Amino acid sequence: MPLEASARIVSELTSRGYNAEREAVTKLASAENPQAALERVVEDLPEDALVVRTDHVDSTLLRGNSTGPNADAASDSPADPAVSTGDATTDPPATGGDVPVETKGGGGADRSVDPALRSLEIAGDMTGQSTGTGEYEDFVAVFRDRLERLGSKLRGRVNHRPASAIQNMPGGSDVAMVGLVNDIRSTASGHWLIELEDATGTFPWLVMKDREYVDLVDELLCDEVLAMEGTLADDSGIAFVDSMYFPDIPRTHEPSTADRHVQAALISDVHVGSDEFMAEAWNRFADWLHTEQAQHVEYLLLAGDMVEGVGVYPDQDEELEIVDIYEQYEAFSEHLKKIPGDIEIVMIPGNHDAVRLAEPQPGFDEELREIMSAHDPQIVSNPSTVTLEGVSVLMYHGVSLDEVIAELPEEKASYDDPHKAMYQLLKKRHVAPQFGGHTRLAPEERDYLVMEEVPDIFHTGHVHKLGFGKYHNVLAINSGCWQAQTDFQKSVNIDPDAGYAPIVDLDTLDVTVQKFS
Ligand code: D5M
Ligand code: FE
Ligand code: ZN
Repeated sequence: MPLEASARIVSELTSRGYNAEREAVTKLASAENPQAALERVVEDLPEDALVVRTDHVDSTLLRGNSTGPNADAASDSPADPAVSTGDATTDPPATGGDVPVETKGGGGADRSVDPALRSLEIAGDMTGQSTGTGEYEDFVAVFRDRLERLGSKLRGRVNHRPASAIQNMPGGSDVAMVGLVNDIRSTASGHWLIELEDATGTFPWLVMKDREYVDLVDELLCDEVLAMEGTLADDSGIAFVDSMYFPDIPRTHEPSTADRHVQAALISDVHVGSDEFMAEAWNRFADWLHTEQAQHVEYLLLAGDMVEGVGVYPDQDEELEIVDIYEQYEAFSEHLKKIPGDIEIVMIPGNHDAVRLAEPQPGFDEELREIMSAHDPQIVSNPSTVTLEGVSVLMYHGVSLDEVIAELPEEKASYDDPHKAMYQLLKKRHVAPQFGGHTRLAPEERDYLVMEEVPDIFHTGHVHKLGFGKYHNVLAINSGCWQAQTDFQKSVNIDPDAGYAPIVDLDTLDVTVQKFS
């Protein structure tokens, strides 16, 4: 059966306000005269039908067959004047429901949207702004910028001194310092030695094993910015930690909300091109978006890994359905076209996408944009912040989550509760604090990975696990995936949450999860 026929049927039904089950579409496409069959099925639909189901098709077509071989042809020019055909695309849907105010593009008639009410702004998109050459000086510059910007969130809270000045202060003095974590070591006697670095040098801080702060040492990552306060040892060569401060999200943070009831679907990790891409689940999701139930979903955010890519992992080619990267994006684009045309789409790349792997990752190049031009999506860098009707969403693919989960104790960050790993990033006000492990960093003159502003929503993907929760009133959502378990994931016991779409009410920041698998 030609795929084209199916696509035409879906689009025809959509324009009349109907969704359809996949199998119903397949049956229609296989009819001798698909267009005529579609007309007849639509005529026969019950008044309140929103979805064309397989049984609708069956009952109409079977009845048609029994009335003779010309049944299809006969319905091309129906005798029943009560039913419109030729101009059906402009008719209100036969749902008995409200007539839509306005629909655009492929928007189903069940979607009643007014694009004039929308607003969408992008910040922190570094696409086309890359200045780094990867030289040593660039690394120095990016860490300096990180310390400067995150340090400014801490300097008002402690009476800090530069590292070079601390070593010249008298033993026993009260001291404080703002710096990057340079090294974390345990001592022979079970205490912790943390070396902090600032623009003037490094200084060692000792967390005694019996102090309350020892619990926080578990959470520390190299290269994060924090402040320590304590007492200098007699010889001024080390300080004993009394308090630690993190850039953090203020507990008093009050998120912004939209002025009307409008929703955003937050997804990621589609992995088109993989044998494990779940096309059926995706199609159900796309179909659902055309229904009345989804009429308030006006934004779709995609947090990376649109396609499976090539050469991402050893032996990956054994699980590829599409081996050419451009063909993967073309197939992805076809899947995107099933999303109602009026929905605003924003996408950032992930580690499987065809952009540089090091972060920040610029948005897709012109050639890929051209391929994905259906819906005219906003294509921005990883990370970027998109503000939807006043609600800011920090989108980041999430490679650093693997690192946070590997380094921190289970109860603080795990694959089962990916949002807790996100809380750590919020606390550190940086999407990828630790450099040199899983996370690759492309040094720019500015650290685009710093969370300068507090987002209202933090959206990541990558770990293929669904999880959400609030940290100091910031909604953290990790969005699952559309790829069934791969052989590699099986070998390491990763059980992905595939085929779910978390939907956020932008007026309340409440989340509901729709399941399509
Ligand atoms: O990542 C999906 C998840 O699986 C993420 O937590 C990384 C992990 N993963 C998947 N394959 C590998 C290999 N081969 N090595 C290490 N970690 C892996 P995604 O970016 O979608 O592949
Ligand atoms: Fe992924
Ligand atoms: Zn990924």
